[in-house]
Parts: sequence; C-alpha cells; structure tokens
Amino acid sequence: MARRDLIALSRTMSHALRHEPWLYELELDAEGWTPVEALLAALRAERNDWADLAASDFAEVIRTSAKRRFDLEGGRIRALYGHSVPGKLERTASTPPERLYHGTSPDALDAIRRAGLQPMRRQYVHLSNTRADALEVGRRKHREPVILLVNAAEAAKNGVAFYAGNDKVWLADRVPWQFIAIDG
Ligand code: HQG
Repeated sequence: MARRDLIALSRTMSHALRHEPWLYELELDAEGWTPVEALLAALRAERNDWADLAASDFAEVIRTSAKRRFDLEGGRIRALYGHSVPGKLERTASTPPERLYHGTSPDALDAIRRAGLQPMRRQYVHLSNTRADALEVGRRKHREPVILLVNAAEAAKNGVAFYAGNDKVWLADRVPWQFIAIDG
C-alpha cells in the first residue's frame, strides 16, 4: 500500500478503535480488543479501494508507522492509547520511569497550573518518555510548545496511577501541578 494510503487507513483505524467504534458496528471488550474480521468487514465497506483489505494491511500499518498505535494478536486488534470511548478500559497500573514529559500549547499553561494535567477528551493524560517526543506531540498544538517535566516517581509515590501505553507513551490519571515543572 502507498504511504499516503497507509496513513489514511491508520487514521480510520484510530477513529474506530479509540473514539467511535459504534459507527463501524464494533464492540470493544474491556481491554479495547475487537475481532480483526469485524474491523475488516467495516472498513471494506468504507471505501472502494479498501474492498480487498486484509489483516496484512493492518500489520503493514503497524510495521511502517513511527509510533506503535495498535496491537494485533490472535485474531484481535486494539488501539494501545488515545481512547475517548465512554467507559474506561481496564488497565493495570505500573511503575513509571522517574521522569516523563508532556508537550503542550503555551495557551493551556494557566489552566494546567490550576487544574493539573487532565485527560480532557481522552480517558487518560498522555505523557512521553523523552523530551524530543513531547516536543513532537506539542507541535500538534502550537509552533513553539511548552515542555512540562513530570516527576512521575514522586507522583506515583503520592497515589497518581500510571499505565504503560507503548514504548514511547505513558498514560496517567490527572497529574496535579505539584509534580510538574516547566522544562522550556
Ligand atoms: C491539554 C497523539 C487545559 C494537554 C500524541 C493537551 C499523544 C489541558 C490537550 C496522544 C489541561 C489534550 C495524546 C488542563 C491538559 N487545561 N488544557 N487542565 N490538561 N491539557 O490531543 O497529550 O498520533 O487529547 O496539554 O502523540 O496532546 O494520535 O492529548 O494539549 O501520544 O497516535 O489538553 O495523541 O498520538 O490534547 O496527545 P490531546 P495529547 P497519535
């Protein structure tokens, strides 16, 4: 599949598996999984050039993407993070690295100072392992994003739950400002 088509497919997979599965007649289980065949059936009907879509196309999306967004295993598929579906998915809290990063717009800073990092429209706050990744995430919101350094070890010690997303992304419940510093 051409790179452009892989990106379009990945976007639609994200929409179906993170946000509005019901539009594709999909049901996600408690951990966000749905049968590969069900997603294939829905997407084949979505676009003429997806009429021959196969599980190998999902595998190609995963293999060629810089970010690991999906798990494909045992005839099932799920998004690893980013969900906004109602009903929090079941996740097991685990010990985060000492520090995590979050890139955001300077316009959000006052609100974050007051309310902490909130999940907003998603189920969890999304944090990056590296400053470089946070910068990239923040650039989706502003040309010159603010980078926040999250003292994850201290937050975890004080009861904030963290969950592994993929190799670059950690998820958390609300992170109060007391565990956050501005890192440029
Ligand atoms: C901000 C992409 C006001 C927060 C990325 C962020 C990521 C607040 C925005 C993943 C706030 C939410 C998620 C508060 C937080 N008041 N604004 N109290 N607390 N915010 O897009 O983290 O490419 O839902 O700073 O790589 O930017 O889709 O979250 O700017 O991993 O796979 O509210 O999405 O991955 O924005 O990005 P988002 P995010 P994919």
